[in-house]
Amino acid sequence: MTSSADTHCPYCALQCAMTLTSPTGPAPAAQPGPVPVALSTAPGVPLDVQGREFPTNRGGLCRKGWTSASLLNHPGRINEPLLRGPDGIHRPIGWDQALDLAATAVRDARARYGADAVGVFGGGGLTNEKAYMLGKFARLALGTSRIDYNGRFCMSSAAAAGMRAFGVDRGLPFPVEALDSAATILMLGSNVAETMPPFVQHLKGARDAGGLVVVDPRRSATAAFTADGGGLHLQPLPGTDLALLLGISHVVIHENLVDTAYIEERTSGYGAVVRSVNAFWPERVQTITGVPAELIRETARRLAAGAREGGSYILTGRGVEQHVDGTDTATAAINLSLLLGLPGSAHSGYGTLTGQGNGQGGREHGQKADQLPGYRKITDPAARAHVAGVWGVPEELIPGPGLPAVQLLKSLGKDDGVRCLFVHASNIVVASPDATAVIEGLRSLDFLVVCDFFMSETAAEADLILPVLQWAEEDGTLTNLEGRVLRRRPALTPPPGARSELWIMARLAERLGAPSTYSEDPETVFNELRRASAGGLADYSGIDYAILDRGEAAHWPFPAGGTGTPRLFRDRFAHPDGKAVLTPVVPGRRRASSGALPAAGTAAEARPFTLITGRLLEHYQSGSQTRRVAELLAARPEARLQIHPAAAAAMDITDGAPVSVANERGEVVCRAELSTAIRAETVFLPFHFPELESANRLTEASTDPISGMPEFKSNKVWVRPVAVAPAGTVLQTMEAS
Ligand SMILES: Nc1nc2c(c(=O)[nH]1)N[C@H]1C(S)=C(S)[C@@H](COP(=O)(O)OP(=O)(O)OC[C@H]3O[C@@H](n4cnc5c(=O)[nH]c(N)nc54)[C@H](O)[C@@H]3O)O[C@H]1N2
Ligand SMILES: Nc1nc2c(c(=O)[nH]1)N[C@H]1C(S)=C(S)[C@@H](COP(=O)(O)OP(=O)(O)OC[C@H]3O[C@@H](n4cnc5c(=O)[nH]c(N)nc54)[C@H](O)[C@@H]3O)O[C@H]1N2
Ligand code: SF4
Ligand SMILES: [Mo]
Repeated sequence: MTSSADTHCPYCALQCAMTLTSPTGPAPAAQPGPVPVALSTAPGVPLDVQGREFPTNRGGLCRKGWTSASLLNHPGRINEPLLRGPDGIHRPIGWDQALDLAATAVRDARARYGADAVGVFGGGGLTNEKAYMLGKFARLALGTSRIDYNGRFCMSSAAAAGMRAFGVDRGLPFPVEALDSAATILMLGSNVAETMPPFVQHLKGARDAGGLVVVDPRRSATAAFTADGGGLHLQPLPGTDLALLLGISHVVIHENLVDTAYIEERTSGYGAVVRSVNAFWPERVQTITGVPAELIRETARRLAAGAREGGSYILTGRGVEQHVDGTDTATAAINLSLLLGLPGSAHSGYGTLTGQGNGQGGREHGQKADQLPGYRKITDPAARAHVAGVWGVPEELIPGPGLPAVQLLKSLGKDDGVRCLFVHASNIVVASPDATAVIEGLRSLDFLVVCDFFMSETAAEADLILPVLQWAEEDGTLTNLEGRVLRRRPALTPPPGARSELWIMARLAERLGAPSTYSEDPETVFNELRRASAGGLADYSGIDYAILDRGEAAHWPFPAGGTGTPRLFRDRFAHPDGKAVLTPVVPGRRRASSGALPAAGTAAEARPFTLITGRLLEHYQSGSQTRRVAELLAARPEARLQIHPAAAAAMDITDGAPVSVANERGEVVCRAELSTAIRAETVFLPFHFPELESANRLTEASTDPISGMPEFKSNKVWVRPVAVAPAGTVLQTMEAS
């Protein structure tokens, strides 16, 4: 007999609905825990996964989703706390001892260097309950301001631009099905065909109507998808989207395509934006971006036509946001959408595609350095008073703003920096910019605690590893890319040695004599989060587990006694005057060159390129999970440098040959993959692999001044052929096996 449980995928923000079925029958009757689990599984026998009907995926799943359950009973799972000995080897210890050690490390760091010597690095994969509790735990139990999270690497530029323009930041301010009937969709720097494959069905209508326009320096799978319907692929130089958007805006303004009534009624700042756009006529923008002026004009006209009839949407992804001018670039995309009257219209809109499973909710409830629950500002006295009231503590006990992720990581081990760090749900050794410096920082800490279920590259650096639960073993809510809150119920009994992060925080808070309460029950925590968020921008106070269990759509804001808000901005924007703000932005922040130099002795053969980093269909993020799925690893066992055949031929690089990619920060050695899909002066590396194949050895840690986003998408590198890969690389390991 089989039994099954409905849930959602552990990975990305699409939060595809799925059903897990146990091949070994239902779980034994007497299961511990507040919610009865339905399934059981045996070592080596994964649960069966089926797609389930839900607006985002309509029954579809991608390859990562299909194989996700194989990690639940993976042999590499960490099942007991591990302490690193003086010999560097991790050995099991009991939970009491592990928690005592962590509490002692916190007290020591605090006594020696002050409360801000303890830091927390969170993740956008954490449930709302865990993200909320992590923010509270950091501020009250650890007493530190030093908390930030990997969403700073992900959504922060689009979030900052959304706040600036609309006064609120919700990835898609409309339900995803709204895209189905759109006439025109402009997608900038997003490769959904690989990063959210079931999402592509929502683009099909526009594609078939010839209205899909994709902007990407690579002919990505998504760019290729435009071809059949007569859509457009604009292929700019990396990092020139801001100029491109000004060029499109220029056409909108000079061809009288502006929605003047909308501008008048619903926006402020129009005049300044018109002046800032004036110098970006299409022919000039062509010379900056490499995109033909005619395509710039055509894009503007298609957007305007769609705005008049059928609907037009502008969507951005990491390709335009992960730059040192990412906030301004996202702002230029919003400005364009406002000129056309898209945000808040019934058939049109602007949005950004959130990335991680809880990328949206994870940035609303307090694991951001500058933030309190409900998307409140930590510097706002009223917000502080409200949250202090919910927590039952004096307001002075809540520290001020901390440091954004890159600055937090730069401070590791420094005299006035973080000396004891807790990491929850991020593999920073692989995912952070200038990763070599981050590894050095981690090694100079007094104490590193990593909560994970696998020995990630970051866990391998830890003094103490605390094994936690996987998605199908714990209860909690997530907020998907539409701002829709959903519940992921436990389906499986966790391994006996692992603990929930809520439990870990509660036990540590106890040991530290922390004020306030730290429940380990997700529903209790959610109910507290509701109160803390009440009246804030991201108001969850009307949502409860019962509503979510009935499958009701619950898009925030959802105030107590009210209803959800699938479509924002219908009547007003969130600024006090109800208007959207147009902010003039122009290129200029980007330095002409990063000053990168080839490694000593290689100058003669090395050639300069602009490096893009990003994603492959088969791997998720740092790869800590998907590199452990045999099927996915077999499909993509290693990083490959995508390079144009003409550029490769000039250096005698053949397909599959080993190459070195280097700059002043470090070197990657991997194989070349020749492809005409990429511009000739640009190369691409996925960031899913560690060590010598880690793209983040090359990325720079300079950041956008507004959002704190690092420059992941255009870095200067030098490429050269190498005879053989140096010893110890994944490359050779693969050959040997
Ligand atoms: N398979 C897979 N899916 C994922 C993830 C994953 O790791 N793997 N991660 C999830 C997460 S957290 C996120 S944030 C999303 C990210 O999803 P996407 O934003 O789709 O992912 P990326 O591959 O980082 O970047 C998208 C595209 O931007 C292009 N690009 C690079 N530089 C530029 C530029 O200067 N201008 C323009 N216009 N385009 C540029 C790249 O060529 C790439 O094709 O994916 C989510 N889904
Ligand atoms: N060069 C380059 N670098 C990038 C990017 C890029 O495009 N280019 N993209 C950036 C983006 S958008 C993102 S979102 C980041 C993501 O990069 P990371 O922050 O490294 O994200 P993951 O690989 O998902 O890491 C999650 C880790 O936490 C564990 N984990 C999963 N769920 C949980 C949980 O609930 N609790 C705990 N404690 N652990 C859990 C997993 O096993 C894994 O080891 O990378 C960024 N880095
Ligand atoms: S698209 Fe995202 S949520 Fe859907 S199955 Fe793939 S990884 Fe999971
Ligand atoms: Mo992300």
